[in-house]
Amino acid sequence: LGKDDWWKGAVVYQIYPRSFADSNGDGIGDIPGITSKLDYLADLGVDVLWLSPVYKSPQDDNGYDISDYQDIDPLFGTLDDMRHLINETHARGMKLVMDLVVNHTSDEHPWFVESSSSLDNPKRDWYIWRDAVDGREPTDHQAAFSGSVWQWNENTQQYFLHIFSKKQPDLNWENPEVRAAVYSMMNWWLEQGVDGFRMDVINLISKHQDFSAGDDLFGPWMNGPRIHEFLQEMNREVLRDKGLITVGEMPGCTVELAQQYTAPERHELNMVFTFEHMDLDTNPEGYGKWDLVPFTVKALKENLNKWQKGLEQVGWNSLYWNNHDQPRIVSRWGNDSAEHRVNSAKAFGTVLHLMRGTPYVYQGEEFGMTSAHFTKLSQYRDLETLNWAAEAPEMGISEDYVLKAVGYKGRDNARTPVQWDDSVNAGFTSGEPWISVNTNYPEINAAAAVADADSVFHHYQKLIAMRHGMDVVVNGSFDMLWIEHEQLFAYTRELNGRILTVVANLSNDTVELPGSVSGDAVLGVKADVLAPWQAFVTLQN
Ligand code: TEU
Ligand code: CA
Repeated sequence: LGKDDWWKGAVVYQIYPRSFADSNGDGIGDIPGITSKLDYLADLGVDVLWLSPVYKSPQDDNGYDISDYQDIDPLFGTLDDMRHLINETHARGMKLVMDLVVNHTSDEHPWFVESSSSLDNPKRDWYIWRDAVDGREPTDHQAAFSGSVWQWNENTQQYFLHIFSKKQPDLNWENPEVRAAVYSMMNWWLEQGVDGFRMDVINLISKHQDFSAGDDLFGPWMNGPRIHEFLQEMNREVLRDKGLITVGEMPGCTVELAQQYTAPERHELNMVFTFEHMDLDTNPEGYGKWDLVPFTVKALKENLNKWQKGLEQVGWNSLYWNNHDQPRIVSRWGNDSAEHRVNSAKAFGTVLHLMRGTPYVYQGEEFGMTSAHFTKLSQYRDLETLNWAAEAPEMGISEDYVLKAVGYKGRDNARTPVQWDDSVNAGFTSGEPWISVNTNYPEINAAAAVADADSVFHHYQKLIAMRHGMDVVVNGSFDMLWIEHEQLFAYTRELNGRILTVVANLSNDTVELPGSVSGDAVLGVKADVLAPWQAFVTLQN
C-alpha cells in the first residue's frame, strides 16, 4: 500500500465528541477529553480518528448545523486545543479526519444571515429560495426531521429549502461562489494538518432542479445531475495527490453509483457510506425509519454480498455497523443479554472486519457498549426523535409505539456517554451528563474490557492486527458461503492461494455447519457445530 491507497489497510475510529470524554466537568465531551484518550486508541490499534463536528454551532442538530467552519465551538474547546489534538494524534502515528458538513449550514451562519437579509443581498443565491405557490409551500416534500422542507422567511417573504431541520438551510451548490468558499475552507483545514474528510450527505449537494425524482425522503435531492462534476471539481481544487482519506456519506446510494463515486481513475472519493444494509429493518413501502419490519440475517448477507461483489474489481467499500445515527448493532441485530453480549459483539466484529473494505469502529463498539434502553421520552435529546414524537399523534401513532420505535432505532441509542470505568458517570464526566449514562456501565466499561483478555476489546485488537498483518484481508477476493443459510454469516477471502475462511453464527440457536471448512483456526475455535453467537476464522496457505 502506498501514498495513494494506504487507507485500504486502515481502520477508522469514529468519535462523537459530545459523548466521548468530558475534561472540564460541564457534562459535555470535549477536545481535551479526546486528547486524554489517545493512548487508549493507539493501544486498540486504529489508524485514523474521525471526529463528528466540533465547529461553532447553535447545537440544534448537535453540531451538524455549523455557524463558523473555521472556529471551534467553546463547548468543545479552542482552535489551539484542536491543533494540539492533531499534533498528539500524529505523534502516535494516527491520522485525523474532520466531518465536512457542506450540504447545509446553520441559519446562524453569517452567510445565511446575509442571504436572508434582503432579496438583492450578494449572498441571496447562496441558498435555495422560492416564492410561495398559491399562498403556501412550493412543494409537499417532507424534511428528514419532520415538517415541510420549506421554511417561510418573513423578512424577505420567500421560503428557503432545508432537507433537515429548519435551522439547517441547504446551500446552493449551483452557485460557483458557494463551491469556491467551501474549497477554500477545506484547504484551510488541510493547512491545519488534518488528513481527510468524512463528507456529510455529500450526494445531496447536486439536487434535481425541478425537485422531481421520486418520493423517497431524499429522492429529489440525491445524486443530482452535477454530482460527479462537483466531486471532481472538489478533488481538483482540494483533495488530489495529497495522500488523504475521503469517505462520502450517501443516503440512497446504489452499488452502481458507488462504482462511479469510488473508481480511482474518476478522482472523486475513496469510498462511500451506503445506507442500504442500515435500512433492512425499515418498511420500504412505509412512512420512514420508524416503520419497522423484522431483520433477517439472510437479507443482510444478500445486501453485503451485492456490495462486496459490486466493488470487488471497481472502487472500494467502507464497512460499518455503527455510527452516531444508528442504534448499536449488538442490541439492534445481536443479543445484548448478560449471557450472549460479548460473543454477539465479537461475532459482528469478526464478520465486518475481515470483509473487503475499510472498517469503521464507532466509539464504545470496541468493548461492546449497548443501546440505551431508555424507558421515557424525557430521556431523549435528539431532535429527529423529539420532532417525530411530537407529530406522531396527528399521524395516528400511539405513544407506546413511539417509545418502542425510538427505543429500538433512535439515534440517542448511540449517543449515551462512553463508559470508561465503573466510577460515577462511568468516568465520562465529573458533572451532570447532557444525556443519561447507560445503567449497565458498572459491568460494561473500557477499563474492565482492557483488563479482560477475553473481552470484545482484545478481540477488536486482534481483528485490527489481522488487517495490518495479512495481505489477504486487505486485497483478497470475497466469496459468500452458504448464502441461503438463515443463521450463518460465512465467507472466504483468497489471495495467491491463501484462503481465509470466516464463519459466524449470528443467531440464538446452535447450528451445524452445512459443510467442512479448510485450514487451521487463527481466531476462535474451529468447530462443526456452533453455539449461539460463536464465530471462528481459519487460514489455509
Ligand atoms: O445524517 C444523514 C442522514 O440521512 C441521517 O440523519 C438519517 O437520515 C437518519 O439518521 C435516519 O437514520 C447526517 C449526519 O450523520 C446526521 O447526524 C445529521 O443529523 C444529518 O446528516 C444532517 O446533517
Ligand atoms: Ca466538557
